[in-house]
Amino acid sequence: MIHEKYDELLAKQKKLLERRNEIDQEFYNGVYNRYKYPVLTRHHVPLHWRFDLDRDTNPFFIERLGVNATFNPGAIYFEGKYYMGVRLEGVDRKSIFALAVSDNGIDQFQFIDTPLVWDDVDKEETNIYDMRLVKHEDGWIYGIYCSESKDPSADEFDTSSAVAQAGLVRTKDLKEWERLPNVQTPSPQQRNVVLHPEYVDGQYAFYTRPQDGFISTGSGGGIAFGLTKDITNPVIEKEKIIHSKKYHTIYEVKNGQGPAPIKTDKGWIHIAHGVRNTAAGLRYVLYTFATSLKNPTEVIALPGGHFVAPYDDERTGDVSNVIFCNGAIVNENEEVFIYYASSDTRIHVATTTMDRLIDYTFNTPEDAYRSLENAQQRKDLILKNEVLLNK
Ligand code: M1P
Repeated sequence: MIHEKYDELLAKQKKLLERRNEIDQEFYNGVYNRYKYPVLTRHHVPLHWRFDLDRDTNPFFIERLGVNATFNPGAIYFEGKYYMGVRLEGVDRKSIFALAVSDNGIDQFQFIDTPLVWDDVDKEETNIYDMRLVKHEDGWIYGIYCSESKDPSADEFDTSSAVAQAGLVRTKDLKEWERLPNVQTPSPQQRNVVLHPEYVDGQYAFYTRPQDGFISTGSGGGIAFGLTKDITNPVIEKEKIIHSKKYHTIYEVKNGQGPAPIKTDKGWIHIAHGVRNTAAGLRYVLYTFATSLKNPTEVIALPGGHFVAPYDDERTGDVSNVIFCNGAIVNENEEVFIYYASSDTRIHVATTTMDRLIDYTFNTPEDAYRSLENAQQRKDLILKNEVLLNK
């Protein structure tokens, strides 16, 4: 028999799942809208994914498999609906993937089916997270995620050191998933590996993020690009850095590709994250840049500063001061939905249009990289505006 507490909690959750979202009218920057409510939190996770509903085996209706957070979702527009491939972190610290779907992309997301599983090809793989969902022109939808295992070379007393690799799966229907081998690169560690949606020189192209250590990228210089002929045995022999980390910028310590880049008439628009250090720890923000349609390794636009940064309540969470994005959707009306997580805790959406995203990316001044030159940049803007204001 189902426990009587179930109906009470279900009624409460139903209100949350049916709640409509609204644009946050307090926020304006002309580029994108923020929304009043996160689009997905741990409170959205179905009760029957967390509780044993059976009164006989769970007389106190104890949450048996609690969920700590829902964050860093991949996203895909599939059969007219907005899907997120959510990183669902249990109270046991393991991240798993689960699909949530909405009709309009801004509210009423609901988890569907069951968490995703596929062939367990790597027994050392301990944790999986941050999946990018990419519809490739070969007809498959790929999921590229971080596959983490304990560092086999770590000393016996060291129970923290880990190795990050790029796991790879693919599907046609978001139901059946085929596990492919990990993407191999010359780098000892990899995170934030993303598939480019089109062939480049007849090959599969990946954005990678070479790194020496698990947290620190060390000599791995930034977002890189590499090619492989065979997606069923993906070996990238050469990684070329296309956008480096750089002193005194928002990506001073490290950076990483977000979702697959968005194709526009003017170039590929990338949403990436940049990390810098502060007295309070690492600060993660998003930035955009564009690469050439003819040569996707050539950066052709780079707005200065951050595109999205932690804002109000977004600043706090399990890992505070973090905004991370690995999912974005463009629908048939050229509306853009940017799914981002705040502080490794919950998921939000920011919406814009292709026109605005292009204008922002191509017409925002680049960081001049020195305070006096940045002051001059701002002074020029003020003087230009004063002419208009004094007319
Ligand atoms: O905690 C912030 C983020 O840290 C990592 O990002 P990066 O790969 O750039 O170091 C990831 O673990 C990411 O999941 C997390 O949100």
